[in-house]
Amino acid sequence: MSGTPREIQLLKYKDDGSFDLDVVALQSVLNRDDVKDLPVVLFSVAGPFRTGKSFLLNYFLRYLHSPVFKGEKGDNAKPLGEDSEPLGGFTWRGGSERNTVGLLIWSEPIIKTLENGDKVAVLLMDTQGLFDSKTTMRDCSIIFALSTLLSSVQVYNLKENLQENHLQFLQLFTQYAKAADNGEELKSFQNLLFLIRDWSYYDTHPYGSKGGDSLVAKRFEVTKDLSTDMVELRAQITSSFQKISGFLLPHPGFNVLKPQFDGRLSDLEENFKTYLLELVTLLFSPSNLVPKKINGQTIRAKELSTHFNVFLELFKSNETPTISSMTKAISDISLQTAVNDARELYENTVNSKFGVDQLSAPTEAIRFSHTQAIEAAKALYNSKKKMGSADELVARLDNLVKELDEILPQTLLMNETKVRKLNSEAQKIYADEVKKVHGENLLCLHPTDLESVHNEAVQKTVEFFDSRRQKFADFEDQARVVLIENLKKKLTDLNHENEGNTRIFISEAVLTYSKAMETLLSKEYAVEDDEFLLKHQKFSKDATDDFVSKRNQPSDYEEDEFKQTLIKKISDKFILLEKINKQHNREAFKAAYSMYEDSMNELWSGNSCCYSKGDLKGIHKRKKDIALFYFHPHKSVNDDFQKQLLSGKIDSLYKDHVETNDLRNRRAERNALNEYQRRMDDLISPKPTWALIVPWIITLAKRRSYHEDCKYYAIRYFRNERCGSSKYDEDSYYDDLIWSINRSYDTNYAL
Ligand SMILES: Nc1nc2c(ncn2[C@@H]2O[C@H](COP(=O)(O)OP(=O)(O)OP(=O)(O)O)[C@@H](O)[C@H]2O)c(=O)[nH]1
Ligand SMILES: [Mg+2]
Repeated sequence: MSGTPREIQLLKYKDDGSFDLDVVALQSVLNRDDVKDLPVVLFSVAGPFRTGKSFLLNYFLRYLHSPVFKGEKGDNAKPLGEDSEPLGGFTWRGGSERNTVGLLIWSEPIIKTLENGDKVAVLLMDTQGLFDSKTTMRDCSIIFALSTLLSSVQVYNLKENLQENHLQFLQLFTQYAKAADNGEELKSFQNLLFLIRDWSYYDTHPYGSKGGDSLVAKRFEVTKDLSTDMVELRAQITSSFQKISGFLLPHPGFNVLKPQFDGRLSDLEENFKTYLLELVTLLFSPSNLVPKKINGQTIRAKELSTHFNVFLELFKSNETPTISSMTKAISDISLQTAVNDARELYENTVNSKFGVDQLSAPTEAIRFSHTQAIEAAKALYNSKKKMGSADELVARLDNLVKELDEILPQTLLMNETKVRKLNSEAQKIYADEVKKVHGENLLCLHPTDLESVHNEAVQKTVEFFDSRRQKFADFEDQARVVLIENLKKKLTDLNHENEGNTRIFISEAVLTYSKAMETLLSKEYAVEDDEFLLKHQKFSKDATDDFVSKRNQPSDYEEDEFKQTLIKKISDKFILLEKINKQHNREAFKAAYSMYEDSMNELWSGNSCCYSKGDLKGIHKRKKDIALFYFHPHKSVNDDFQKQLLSGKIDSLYKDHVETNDLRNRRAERNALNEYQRRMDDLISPKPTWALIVPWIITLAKRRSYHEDCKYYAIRYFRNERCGSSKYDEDSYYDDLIWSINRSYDTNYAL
């Protein structure tokens, strides 16, 4: 119950004037968490209308909220409140017209710890006054009966005196009491206090409890002048209540009649205030805070509404409740209470272990706990004091067990939902653990590392599962077993994913390698085979290193099937590329050789062209260098076997050219010598003029100069045949020519 404390109407009135219990309103007071399980001490004030009941209850409230009641005695403790404070609480007013209607309960139970440490919930109930002109006797009786049946202390509020008719009004309930006592001599009702207001015969019976008790004793005294009915009435009343007492209050003073009277303490007579304090002190003394019992069972707050309802329905359905109907009602309540307690025990046990807020648990453990909780509930039910036939007791228990058995599937279903949620959270933990390793990159690991990652993720996931799961040593956790099995299977998926990604990286590495190698092939000159191999080794290592570095955990394992696959693919690629390169080399070789060959052949384009040996050698050297350069520009002959081959082959071709040149030089020599001899012959051959001896002699004398001239022409002829440089210093062919000419002169022309 929240909000400002206030009175709560417990009866819902219908248009025809009849009424029901407002269960919701009552439960709003009784089912408060800190109250529902406490024994109830209910003080109810009932009696004729306009007798100051509500007014008195408000002073009860003041006392119950005072430091005195709470045990905090101090100098300023004012057990009845402030002097000038208007009296609030239950609605009260002056005048002659009835005020309170129905049954009212104070919304805020007062929790009090008793001397033995037990806590009780103290409740105050106000009732509609009896005997007003508007209410039927039956309704008055029902209200009074409910008040008496449900209260721990029934204050029977009477004005001026305790009269016979007041006792007779109690007779009805004494009959109920008989019905409810179940033959076990339990007094059905608890304390009855006859409270006489405006008592004026204080000289006969003094004010307060002493006079009250003596008045009650006097009224209950069995004297000769009492009729049999009156004697029986007294016997019934005394046998129905566990304690009967009395209290006499003086008149509060005539201020209470004034219209402006607001209930303040200062307007009340001192005497009244004195006895009012005595009354509340006595009434709420620890010994009088008696928990409500029905049929020997202490009633807890949450159970009170059941009793309320059953009694109300009973009174409404019968003109006058019979003993058997009363017995039946009380037995029903006792059975219902036992069933409720047993059900509650089961629910509390099961909820505390498997409720919405609890962790999921193995199914077998739930089944076992359910069976145990049912046994405990049955034991509690059997231990409870109950009324009813043996068959009825068994039937109620059977029904309860059936009802509790129906809870099991719901508990299991709820548990399943929790398990599903837990499983999906666990799967996420596994996925997150794996994700931690590769982040936003593709998963790519050495299979050994992958297995470690998987095992670690499984371990973390199972730890997570265990931390959110109830453990029962006696039961195997099937859900845990299934989870672990499913997690283990994930390694296969992980392997597939890893393999797929690894193959992508392998392809990339092969591509990088191929691009690097193909760049070599695309160059304008061929790459020497060894060089090509060296490059292959370098690029192959780069590609392999790069591939390993792409792994989420680059680690070096001797056994590495993926690395081996990569190396194999690169090797295969290399074999192809090497073939191409070799082909390039062959072509380059051919081209270089042809380049030399063609350019050397051009030397002989003139018909008679010839060279000095030195020139030819120089030309050969230049052309050979060019050819060799174009073959493998970056390799020296010494470092390049193929270049050595090319060089050898060129040198061998050069020999042919040396031969050709030799032949040509020899021919040029011969022709030049012929030229010399032709000219000499022509000069020295006999002429007609030689008839004259002198000219002939002269001719003879001139032979040397002829020789020199003809030699000059012969040399000029030879030089004309020559290509290349015009140096003849170290020219064996030239030297040979000079020698041949000189020899020819000496042999043929000199005298
Ligand atoms: N004579 C007298 N009047 C009192 C006493 N206590 C209170 N009153 C006055 O009685 C009047 C009625 O008080 P309520 O508390 O409303 O009386 P009630 O019994 O609840 O009346 P209903 O609800 O109509 O049954 C008020 O004017 C009170 O001041 C008392 O002890 N003696
Ligand atoms: Mg009233």
